[in-house]
Amino acid sequence: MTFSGPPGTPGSRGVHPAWLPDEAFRPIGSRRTLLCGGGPLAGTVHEEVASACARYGGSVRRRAAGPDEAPEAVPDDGPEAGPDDGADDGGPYDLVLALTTAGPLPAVAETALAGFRRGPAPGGGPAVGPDIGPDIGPDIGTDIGPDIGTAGGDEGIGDEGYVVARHDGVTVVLADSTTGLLYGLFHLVRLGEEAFGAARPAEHHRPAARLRMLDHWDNVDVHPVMGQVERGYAGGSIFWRDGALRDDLTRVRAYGRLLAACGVNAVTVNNVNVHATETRLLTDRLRDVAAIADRLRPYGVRVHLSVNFAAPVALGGTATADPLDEDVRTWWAAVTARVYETIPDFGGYVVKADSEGQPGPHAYGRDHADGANLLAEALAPFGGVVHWRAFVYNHRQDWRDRSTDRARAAYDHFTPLDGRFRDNVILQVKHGPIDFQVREPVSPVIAAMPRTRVAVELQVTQEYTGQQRHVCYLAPMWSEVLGFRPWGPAGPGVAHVVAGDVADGAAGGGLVGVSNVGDDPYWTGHPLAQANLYAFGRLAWAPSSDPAAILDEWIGLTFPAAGGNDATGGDDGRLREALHEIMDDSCGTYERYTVPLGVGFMVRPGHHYGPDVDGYEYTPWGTYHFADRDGVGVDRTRATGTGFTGQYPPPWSEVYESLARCPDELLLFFHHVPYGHVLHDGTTVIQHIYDTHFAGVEEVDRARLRWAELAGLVPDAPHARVRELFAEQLRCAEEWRDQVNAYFLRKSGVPDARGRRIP
Ligand code: GCW
Repeated sequence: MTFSGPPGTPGSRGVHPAWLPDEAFRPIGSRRTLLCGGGPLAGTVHEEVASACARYGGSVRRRAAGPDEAPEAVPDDGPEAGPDDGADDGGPYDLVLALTTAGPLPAVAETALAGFRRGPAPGGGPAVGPDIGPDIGPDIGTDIGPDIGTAGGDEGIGDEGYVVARHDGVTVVLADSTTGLLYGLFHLVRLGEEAFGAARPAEHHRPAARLRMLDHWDNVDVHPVMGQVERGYAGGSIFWRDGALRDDLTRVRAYGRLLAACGVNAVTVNNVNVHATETRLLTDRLRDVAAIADRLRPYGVRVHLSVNFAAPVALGGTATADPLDEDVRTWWAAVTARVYETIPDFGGYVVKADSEGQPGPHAYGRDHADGANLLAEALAPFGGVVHWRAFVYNHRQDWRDRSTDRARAAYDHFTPLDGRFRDNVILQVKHGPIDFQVREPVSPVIAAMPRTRVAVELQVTQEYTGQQRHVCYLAPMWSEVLGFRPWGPAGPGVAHVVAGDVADGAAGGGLVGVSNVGDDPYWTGHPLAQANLYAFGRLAWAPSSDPAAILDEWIGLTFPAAGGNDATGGDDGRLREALHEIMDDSCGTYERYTVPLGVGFMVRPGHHYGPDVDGYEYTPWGTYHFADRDGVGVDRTRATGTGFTGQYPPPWSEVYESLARCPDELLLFFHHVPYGHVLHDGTTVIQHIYDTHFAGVEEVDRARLRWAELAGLVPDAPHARVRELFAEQLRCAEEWRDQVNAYFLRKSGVPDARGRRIP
C-alpha cells in the first residue's frame, strides 16, 4: 500500500511518497493503539496504523463495532498488543482512536468527549473559533492550527470532523464517522511527535467547505493537440492511457491516500472538454469509472464525472439534447439511475457548456439554468450534485471591437439566473474573471449570486504560472482570493461564500482545483509543485490557514531530514529555512518577471509557456493589453471603458473605478494609463516594468543558488531534478525579462532610468 524507499526518493514502485513517507508514521507506528469502532473507513484507519506498526514496532488492537454493527473478530496486530480492552479500560495504550458510536468507550475517550462537550474552560483552553472564523483573511489569521471549531456545543463532531485531545499520557481522537477518524489520524501524522507530547485540551476540527474537489483535465484518448492530460505538466494520466483505463490502479489508491491526508474528498476523473470516447464514460464505459471509485473509496474520496451536454444525442438515444424535451429528461434520469446502481456513492456531474465550443443549452434557445436543472433533476433522487461551470465567454470575438469585454462575460451570463438553479446545482466560478492569470481581481460573480450555491475554481496545474518547470507556490495567491471581502472589510469573504457561511446566502459550493498530478514519479513533474496540491487541500479544509504555515507543514512531512513536524531536525532547520526562502514568495517572483500590474496573458498562444507580448493581441480570444506608444492597459471603468468595475459591490466598484485608489498590482487590469503614470510607490509604470523584470530574474537566480546549496540535505534524485528545472526557469525568466522590457522600451521610447542593458 505504501511506497517504500529511502525517504525522499521514488520508492520501490518508482513513485515518490510525497507528504506521506513512511517516516511520517514513525510516531504512530512506534506506539500502542486502540481502535474502537467499525464501519466504512475503519478498515483503512486500521490498515494505516497496522502497517506503520509493522514498520516501527508498535501495536494496534481493534475493538470493532458500535451498537448497530456486528462485532468484528480482528486479531491483535504487532508484537506488543495490550490486554483486551474492557468498557472502562484505559488500557496500556498511547493512542485511542474511537468512534463516538462505539461505546462504551474507554475512560480516556469518555473524558475527551466530556471535554469536547463542555467546551473551553472559561478564560482558559484554546478558544478556537469556527473553521473559518470571522477573522478570515490573509491580513489576519496566521496560525494553521485553527481550522479548529470551538470545542463544545451540542452539534456533535460532524460528518468529517474529529476531536483531538491528550491527557494522562494518552492521545485520543474521536469522531462521529469513520471519515472523521481517518482525517483525525492524518492530523496526528501532521503533528508528528508533538501528538504524544504535552497534554492538550479537546480541539474540534472540521472542514470549512463540504466539497473539496480536484478536477482532472485527463483525456481517455490522447488528444491530438492537448495530449493525454490537457494542460498537464506531469506526464500521462494516472487513470487513463491510450484510450483505456490503466491496468494497474495501485497509484490511484495511493493518490486517494495523499488526498485524504490533505483533506480533499472528491475527484473528477475526466476533462471538462468531453470528447467522443470520454462521453461514453457515462454509459458503456461506466465500469472504468467504477473501478477508479473503488480505489478512492477507502480514503473517503468520491468520484464525479465530466459529461457532455449533448450526450443524449451523441450516444444515440434522442434526436435532441434540448433540456426541456421530455425524452431528454427521461434519458438523463435513466442513465443517472444506472450510474448510481453501479457506483452508489457517485458524487455527480461536472459540465462545461456553451464554452469554447462545448455543446450546451443555448443551441436550443434555453439558458444555463434550464441546462443545469435538467441534470440536477436526474441526480437529485440520489443526492448527487451538478457542478456547472461559469467559464462562459465569446472566444470568437473581433479584436477590433473595443466594447466587448471578456471579463464581463460570466457575470452577464449568470447573474440574471440567480435564484433559478435547483439546490443541487453548484455554479463553479474561476477565481478571476479571465483565466487563471498570476494576477487578476477576484471574480465579481462570487459576490453576485446570493441564491445560488457557488464554488470557486483554482488552477493547481500551472498552466499560466510556469507549467511545473518553474517554482511557483500558489497558496499565497489562493489565500488572498479566499480572504478577499467583496463587500468591504466588515462583510464576509470569499471563503465564507464557498462555505455557505453568509447570512441569507445559499449553501456553499466548496472549493475546486484543477489537479496538477500525472504519472510522473514525483506526481507533479516539479517536485516542489507537490506543495501546491497539498496546500489546495489544506486551504479547502481551513481557508484562513497561513500559506507559510502550510508550507512548513508540507516541508516537515515531505523532507523528514528537515526534522519532521516537531521542528527539531538533524540539519538544524537549514533545509526548512532554505525551502521557505525559495518558495514563500515564489509566486510574487513569477509575477515580477512575467506580466506586469495585472494586465494578463502575453504568453505564447496555444501552449501558453514563455513570453509573447503580442501573442494574443490580434486574436479572437478577448485577452488584450492595448499597448501603444503612449500607454498600456484595459479601460474597464464605467466612466470611459467597458463598465466592468460596475459588476462589483461597493466599496470595490469605487476603488477599482478610481485611478487614484485602484491597487497598483491591478492597475492595468482596470485602467489604460500612460507610461509615465506614477504608482503609489512613486515609480512610473514604465520604470516599474523594467525594475520588476530585472528583480524577478535576480530572485530566480538566488533561489537557484540556494537550491544548489542543499545538495546532501535533499536526496540526490529530487535534488538533481529541481536543479535541472531551475536552469530552465532561469533561462525562461531571462527570456521574459528581455522580451517584455524590449517590447515596452521600443513602444514607449522611454529609457531605463538606471541605464541597464535592454536588448
Ligand atoms: O485556461 C483554459 C485552458 C483550457 C481549458 C479552459 C477551461 C479545459 O487553456 O485548456 O479547457 O481554460 O477552463 O475550460
